[in-house]
Amino acid sequence: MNQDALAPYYADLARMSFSPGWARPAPSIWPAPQPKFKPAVWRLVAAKAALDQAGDFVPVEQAERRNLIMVNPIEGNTYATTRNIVAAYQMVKAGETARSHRHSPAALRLVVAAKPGTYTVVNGARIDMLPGDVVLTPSWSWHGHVNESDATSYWIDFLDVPFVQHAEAMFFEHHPEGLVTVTSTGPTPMRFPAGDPLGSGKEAKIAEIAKDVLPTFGLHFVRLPASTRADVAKTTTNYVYSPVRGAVRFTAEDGTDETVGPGDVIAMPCWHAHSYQAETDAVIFRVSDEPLLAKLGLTRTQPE
Ligand code: GTQ
Ligand code: FE2
Repeated sequence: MNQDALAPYYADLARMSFSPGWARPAPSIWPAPQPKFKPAVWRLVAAKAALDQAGDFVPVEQAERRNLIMVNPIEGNTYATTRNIVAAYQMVKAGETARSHRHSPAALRLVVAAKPGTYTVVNGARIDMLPGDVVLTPSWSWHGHVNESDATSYWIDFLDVPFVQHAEAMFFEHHPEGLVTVTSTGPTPMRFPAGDPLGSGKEAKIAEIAKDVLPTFGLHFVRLPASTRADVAKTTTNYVYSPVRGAVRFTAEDGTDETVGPGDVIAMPCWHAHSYQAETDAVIFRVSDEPLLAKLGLTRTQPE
């Protein structure tokens, strides 16, 4: 039959919210990942300068969080850093508090600059934030931020918001009392100082922290002595890296060649084989969504 004669049939299908699987403009299943996200870099100096400006006209009470989201620069994307992860720079000025809330997305922070007196309150527990620390706020835990020091604090947030949005499992609420009061201080299982997991020694080493605490995130510290290199094959896992110490050169097959330092962030989305080489002795914090994909049976690496 000719197309014109079939037009009423196809119109009927559309009216009934059917799409004919044999006549779709683009396939919905394909042989191997066709990554949309691309490698991208964000620099601490740029973020700091922009946040400092915002500090003059964005009150933290109004903003809830004074943050700058690292939006992967691909067409149509307005939020995510990689498919399942969003990263953001956040600033809390001396004397400020960012009131408590909770949400179904899980979050963690890597502290870039903070003086003693900067802390986050997670379900009433005071968690000090010092440079290099990783601080966790699991799904649905109350959290607010406090800066009682005399200097501005900066850190990097990582959340699984893009995944939770996709899953349509988003919940959020403000704490009825503004900032949760501190009910406990001292060591907490939600704080991971950078140096600790790697121990002493100088050899290349990778150490996982907080295993199975956040169900979507894999968190690692990587120690890479000067001029050593790590190679990462094509994998369905999405990575976001931020050096804690040293300078690290990242290269990827798409032509990416970027040297990043402390507080900078580089996204290496899935199916982008890449390498990173330490230009000086380096410690790198690495965030991935590997545990999320593993739970779904979707981790794959090529070549096997
Ligand atoms: O600090 O609670 O960058 O809820 C985005 C959402 C930070 C936070 C972000 C958040 C937070
Ligand atoms: Fe939050």
